Amino acid sequence: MALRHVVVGTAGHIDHGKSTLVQALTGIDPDRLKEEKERGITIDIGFAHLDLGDGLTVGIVDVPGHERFVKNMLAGVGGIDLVMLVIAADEGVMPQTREHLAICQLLRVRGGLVVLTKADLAEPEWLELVREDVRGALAGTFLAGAPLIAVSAKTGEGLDRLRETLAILARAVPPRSTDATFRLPIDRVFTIRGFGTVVTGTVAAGQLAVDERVEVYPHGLQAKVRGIQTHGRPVPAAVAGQRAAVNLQGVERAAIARGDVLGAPGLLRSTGSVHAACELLAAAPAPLRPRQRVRFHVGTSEIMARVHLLDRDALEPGQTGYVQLRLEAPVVALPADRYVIRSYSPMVTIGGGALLDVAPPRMRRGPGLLARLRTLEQGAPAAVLEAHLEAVGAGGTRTADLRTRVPFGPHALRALLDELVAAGRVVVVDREWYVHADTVERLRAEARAALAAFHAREPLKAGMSKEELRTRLGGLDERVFLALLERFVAGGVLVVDKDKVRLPEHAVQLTGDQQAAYDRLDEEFRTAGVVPPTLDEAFARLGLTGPGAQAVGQLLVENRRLVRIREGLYFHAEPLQAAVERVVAFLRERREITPQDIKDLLGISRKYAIPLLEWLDAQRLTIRVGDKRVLREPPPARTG
Ligand SMILES: Nc1nc2c(ncn2[C@@H]2O[C@H](COP(=O)(O)OP(=O)(O)OP(=O)(O)O)[C@@H](O)[C@H]2O)c(=O)[nH]1
Ligand SMILES: [Mg+2]
Repeated sequence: MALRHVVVGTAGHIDHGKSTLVQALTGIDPDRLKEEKERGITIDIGFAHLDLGDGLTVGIVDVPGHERFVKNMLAGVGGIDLVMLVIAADEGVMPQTREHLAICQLLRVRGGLVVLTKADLAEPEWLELVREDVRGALAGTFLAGAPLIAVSAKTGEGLDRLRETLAILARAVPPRSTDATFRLPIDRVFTIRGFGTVVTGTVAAGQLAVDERVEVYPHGLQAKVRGIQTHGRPVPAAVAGQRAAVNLQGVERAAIARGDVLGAPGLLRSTGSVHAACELLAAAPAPLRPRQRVRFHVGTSEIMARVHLLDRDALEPGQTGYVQLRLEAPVVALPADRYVIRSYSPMVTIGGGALLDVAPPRMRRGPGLLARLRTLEQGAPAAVLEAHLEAVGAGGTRTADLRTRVPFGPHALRALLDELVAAGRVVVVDREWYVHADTVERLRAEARAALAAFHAREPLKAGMSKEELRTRLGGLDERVFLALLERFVAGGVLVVDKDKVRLPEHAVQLTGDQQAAYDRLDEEFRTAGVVPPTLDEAFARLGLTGPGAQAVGQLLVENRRLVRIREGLYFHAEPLQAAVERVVAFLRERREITPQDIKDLLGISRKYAIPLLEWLDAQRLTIRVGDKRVLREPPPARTG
């Protein structure tokens, strides 16, 4: 039999008998605070567990009904699978009956049942009226048609039926996905003498085992799991859907609070802004207006936020729209997480919905943003992933980063990335680093346009330097740039020659005059041999002027007819080659050469000799020893 992990929460108006019912069902009093016992009301959430037989134990979260403690109620129902909506038979539907029901509806609690408590206080006819009243209140909600069971904690009437019904509902709760990153929104922190810090909560996703390392988000605190308990018993691991108490080693109790999230280290993201779909309850007292300050509840946290409407100027009660929530403190959440908003004053629940984006890109309000939000809300997983890859643009993104912003687990992410790469929708630029194909296409067009402009401006230059092209493309990350360059070259889009990039169709085209100047300059340097003029001297002697002359000179350098020996000093390649051969022969013979030797050998002055020797060093042909040079490679051993 598959193990089921189910958490049931209570809900309902103050004094309707929620805690009494939990105690009658489980024998555990969920009210643990002294003040709760004294005042006879629940203030904060309490916990119990119920053995339903056949290995099925459900966790129970009991919530307060008082309107001032809805905030605590919200921390409790965030992780529940089923709700027991408790309505006192003698009072019927009351304000927090409706508010709690609305909250469960906004949070998309899967299902549940309605318990009419204090049945011993109601006449059968009255009970019938209450039943009808309740059916009316549930119409159109997720509890319409749910079982409705009258019980009395006092007489025990109806409790067996309630247990049976709970067992049926609990067994029908589908198991949670195992493909998810571990996280547990913390609802309680305390210390136990001799053990230290303990946090509790419902495991929202993934699993956690003893001895594993965890992070307390959003503070970035690292800790080790010393022990785990579920339903009061030590266990080696806890999985999604279970209530768990986790004993942490390495963090102080004071450093953690309700609302923090226990998670796998480094695999969650905290954010100060989210994009979301927002439903304003039909019962909300007023429209939601731009920049309205609200209380934002997600997981077990409550944070103040400002609402920015993305698709209209006011959200009317009963309407659903897209919003940005700018948070006054960071939260840790994932898209598809459900949230609730309450108005600042009066403190009433006004709406909620699903998070769509926990790392929203800077985008203006407009059709582009709306299309993106629609995709995030309704699109297939691959489309959602593409939307994120598109939004990050040319910098691309890594798998680990994507993992913190998609509404599916790491295995699904891996499979989708592979699929998109195979389909050519996404380009791999490095290990686990991706750029969207549309972005690559845009960069390809930009690179080609930049090069076309460059060639038109500099027809005598072979190409643009790689570094300049990288700058032209918005200062692309170096690794992304090189990966894309390689891709473009392989695709015949660009040609790379040494550190120059050009369009494949570009060739240096000389006019008749330019060709003549080129040839004369070439000849001038060739005949000058190892005592070449400067470029300017050569231009002057040949009567060449202006930028055209410079470009022709540059072309001789690019074509390797002229070799730059040092700043402003160029040798023609042919006499240079002959000189190098003579120097090497000299060195083979004599093993070393001094500046004076090279002056005598080539018949040149110090002005040429020193730069030439330094150039030979730079070419790694020779190596300097004192004021002499020797060959870098030892000469072949002489025999005989
Ligand atoms: N006669 C009768 N009284 C009940 C029954 N269940 C609860 N009560 C009484 O109703 C009062 C309120 O019960 P609680 O269980 O504290 O109500 P609650 O819904 O937990 O209240 P909050 O947590 O403060 O919202 C207590 O005095 C209970 O003894 C019942 O089935 N029959
Ligand atoms: Mg109570």
